[in-house]
Amino acid sequence: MKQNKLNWLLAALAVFTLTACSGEEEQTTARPDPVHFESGDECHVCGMIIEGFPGPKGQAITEKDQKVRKFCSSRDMFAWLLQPENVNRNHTLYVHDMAQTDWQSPNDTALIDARDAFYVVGSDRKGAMGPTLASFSKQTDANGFATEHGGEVLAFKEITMDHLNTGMAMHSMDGMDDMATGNADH
Ligand code: CU1
Ligand code: ZN
Repeated sequence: MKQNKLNWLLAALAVFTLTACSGEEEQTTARPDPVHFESGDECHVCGMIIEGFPGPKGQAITEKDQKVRKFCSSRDMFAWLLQPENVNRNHTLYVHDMAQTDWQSPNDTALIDARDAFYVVGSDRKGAMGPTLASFSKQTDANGFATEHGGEVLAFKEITMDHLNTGMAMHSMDGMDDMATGNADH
């Protein structure tokens, strides 16, 4: 009798949890899944081949036509996203969670919703374009990374063009800065 009651409670809890989850998903209305980075994919901003570079990459999927844009770095994803004509659109965005994958060659199983991620700006770790934004799904992971590698932890919404440019000015050693800010087509 006591066991039955417990089972019922567990079942009820499971139903409740499921309901809570699907409720949450309804708000974000069926976001498209991330796609894999394939060899030969080019960065939408700087045009370079994405494969083989270290650090978190980004991708943006347009709501209307499901067009996928890929970025060599989280930095270039923000450089595109923060353009006035893109900033208010409801793109689905993915970046790598660097707590789940290797910095030198991020694995696509670690792609996470970029809008929910935390970013370390101004760390000593370099991405494909040099200074980049180290992305994490958990704030505690971002804090740990910042303790080890320096930089400031920011939420998605707190990131501005200034953060991208400050990072580049602070360590502009690789001569690719101009490429990064040069406009690709939208
Ligand atoms: Cu690049
Ligand atoms: Zn790029």
